Amino acid sequence: MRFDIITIFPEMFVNIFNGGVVQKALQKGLLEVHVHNLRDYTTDKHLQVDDRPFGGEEGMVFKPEPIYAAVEAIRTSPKAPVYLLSPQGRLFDGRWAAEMAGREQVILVCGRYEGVDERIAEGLADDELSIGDYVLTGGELPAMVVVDAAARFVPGVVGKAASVRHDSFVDGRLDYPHYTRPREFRGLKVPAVLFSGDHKKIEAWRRKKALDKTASRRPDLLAQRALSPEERRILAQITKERNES
Ligand code: 4H6
Repeated sequence: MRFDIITIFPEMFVNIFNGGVVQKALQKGLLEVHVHNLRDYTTDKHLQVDDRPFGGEEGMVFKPEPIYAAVEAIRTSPKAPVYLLSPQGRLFDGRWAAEMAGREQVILVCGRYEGVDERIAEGLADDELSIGDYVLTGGELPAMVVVDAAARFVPGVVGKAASVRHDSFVDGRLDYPHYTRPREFRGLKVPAVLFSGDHKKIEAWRRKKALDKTASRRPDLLAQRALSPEERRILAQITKERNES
């Protein structure tokens, strides 16, 4: 799959994927990331990408013409979706990342200044995407987040174990806790069940811990889906244990 990113600051993307599994994926050709300078798609002598907003407010907004020209020049796959990264977007999540990983090409448009002419959202972008409820100075960091999250779903990019485990975020659960040596560190002990050798018991412990953490930190994730009979039983057990102690 390939990402094409449109930005006025292409230099921000120079070293971001150095090291780690995304670099490996780029080297293996599993993934391509092409960064394009929006100014290359202007036609005036000042290479102007922005202009003053109608209606008399402060600041500047991105003009539509260079962005339309860039997308039309860059698109290699006729059905490639275009996403505008913006605080007004639909909230990005693991499911959306996985969906992107199945595409041939995804085009990301990074806005800056006070924003982007609304006709990008009206006539060019398939959707507006937000990585969270905060305002940033530009869409570049969100674009990097989207590429990284989607890359993990491209077959061969991360190991099977990790991808299967974190896929669980897609079905609305946080990860279980991990431990390594030493068995005791500054008085903090590794739970004994993890060296019991009883894989059934270890699996049950992990499911319980994951569910407990999800219920206390992210009840919204559980509220979005149906609980299995086993999950109901575990949650009831956790409540009982809490009331006893
Ligand atoms: C489009 C429109 C994404 C892009 C406006 C982008 C947060 C996210 C931006 C703006 C972003 C996110 C420019 C408006 C700066 C505020 C770039 N911020 N802004 N949550 N900013 O994914 O001023």
